[in-house]
Amino acid sequence: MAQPWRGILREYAEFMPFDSDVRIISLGEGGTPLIEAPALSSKVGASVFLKVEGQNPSGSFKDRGMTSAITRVVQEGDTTVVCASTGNTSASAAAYAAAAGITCVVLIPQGKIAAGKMAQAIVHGARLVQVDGNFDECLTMVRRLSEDYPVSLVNSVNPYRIQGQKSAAFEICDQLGEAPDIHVLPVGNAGNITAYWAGFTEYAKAGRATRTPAMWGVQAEGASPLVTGVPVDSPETVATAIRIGKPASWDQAIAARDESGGWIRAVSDREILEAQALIAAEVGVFVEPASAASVAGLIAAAAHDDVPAGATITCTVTGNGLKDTATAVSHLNVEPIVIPVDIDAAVEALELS
Ligand code: AN7
Repeated sequence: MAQPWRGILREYAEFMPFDSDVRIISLGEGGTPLIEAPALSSKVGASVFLKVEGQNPSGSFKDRGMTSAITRVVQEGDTTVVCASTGNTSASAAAYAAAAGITCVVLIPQGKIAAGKMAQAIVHGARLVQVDGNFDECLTMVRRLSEDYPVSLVNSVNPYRIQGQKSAAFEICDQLGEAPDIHVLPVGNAGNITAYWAGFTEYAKAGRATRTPAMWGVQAEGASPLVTGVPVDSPETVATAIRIGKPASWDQAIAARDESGGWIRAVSDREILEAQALIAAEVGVFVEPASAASVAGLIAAAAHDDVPAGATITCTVTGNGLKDTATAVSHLNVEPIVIPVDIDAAVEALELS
């Protein structure tokens, strides 16, 4: 029998910052599918693949960084971690803290995280407070807390997060047998675009790929500081995961864009929701709104003739649609049909005759 997937720190041990005797905190993260998306390929005139990160243990790509960050915290002998979050970081931190047997403290913007993500932090036993402010303000607060109190910061400004998250780029190269021409992903606090670019360049340097892709980043229009070049004081978007106005890894995101020959563009909330519906109905993958931003950006690029014909394009869809079902169905106008226990009524309601 083939050996089961052992999590990214063990699978990519030679690229990771831990010796073999370190106690690894893992929930089996990584090893996610890279699936062909024919519906998208024909729409944009390229060969499009989705890296389905919603299949990670807590339902988002954050788990790749969290196995690494929490492993480091435990190695250092620390017992409390802290993070600010738009929802997925806190879900992941809470899960990995539970696995490690340590305490997780979470600051989230009040009323602005999806119900599923909130539930995750709660069930995993995090100490959770809602702040009457946005993500950027929460991040400023947890940075202060980690400076003044014995709590370790596990947001993506923690370099161990980036080390773990770069594994997604390794997997894409391994799954394709080569780096793609273009990689597309949503950008919020900009840790992930930083990590992917580090991963693609490191893998090419190690001879595991012969090239690096152009990095295409996508933000939501109401939270697009990397597109406009100006921080946003009151970011707004239906994609709450990327409702971020002052990305912590701003400079690294711009470097990834420029060194790779890529771009960062903005898409509207409507484009995001349309892309989410399309991915669900025509590809068969349910992703959350922020994740659909990557596909929305690709579709917008195609509409502007910016997609090279026949290119191999990988798109990260970062989180699972089940985390935020309310947003997904809110605009679809699906009226529930109720019928009596009666076959003829079912046949008629379902238009089977
Ligand atoms: C689904 O959880 O920032 O550009 O606090 O949850 O690395 O921030 C989440 C970000 C994309 C953006 N897609 O990634 C948090 C948080 C999803 C996300 C992003 C996030 P970064």
